[in-house]
Amino acid sequence: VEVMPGAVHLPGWLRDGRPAELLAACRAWALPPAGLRTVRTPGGGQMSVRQLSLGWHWYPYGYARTVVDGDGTPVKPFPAWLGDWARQAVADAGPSVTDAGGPSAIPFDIALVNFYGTGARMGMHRDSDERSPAPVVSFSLGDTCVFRFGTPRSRGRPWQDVELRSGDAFVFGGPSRLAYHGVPRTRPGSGPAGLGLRGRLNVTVRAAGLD
Ligand code: MD5
Ligand code: FE
Repeated sequence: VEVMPGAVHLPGWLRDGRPAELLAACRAWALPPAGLRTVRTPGGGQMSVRQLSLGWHWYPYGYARTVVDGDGTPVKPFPAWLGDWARQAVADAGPSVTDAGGPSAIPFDIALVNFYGTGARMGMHRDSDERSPAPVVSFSLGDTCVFRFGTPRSRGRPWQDVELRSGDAFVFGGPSRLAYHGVPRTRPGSGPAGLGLRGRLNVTVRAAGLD
């Protein structure tokens, strides 16, 4: 489902054992060192979403190979299988999300894992710290959320609200890659009972475009 040009929602894209496999991996990555942490913004605020990075460490606002605002340890490696999943999702999203080269050429090397407990939200922002034009692929697990998708021009309206559910993939590329977006709310308790996750996890796979 193309929500905006270059923004393709793939409901239920994670099939069979993949949600449980991704959740188990997230639980292992969340352990210290370089595990799940609270992100502090330069203005003195803190994000309600807790986060961990693989491959490159994201901090507000840049990328590093060590956890510059946490325990100072090296970032955990980005797993090759997650890059394979992301390239498969890009291929399934169709031609609007990529330019020349096609999905197989995309050098995915970052995953950011966001954990949303009760009441956590993410304000409207753009993801502009990457130096690569590659699309971003998002995978959702656990509670349903309201994902708000705006324009590249402004943080405000117009926007579209889309519900993201456990097992969904979303690909942001082309003209949507630098659009403002956020998560105004999750729906606590809405996730599949069988998964065994309280809260919401979102894994975004990206290409840094850095050496
Ligand atoms: C989430 N994560 O569900 C949200 C939405 C983030 C973030 O926004 O930066 O970790 S996943 C959707 C997303 C991610 C990156 C880029 C774009 C959308 N986009 O270009 O619209 O935790
Ligand atoms: Fe984002």
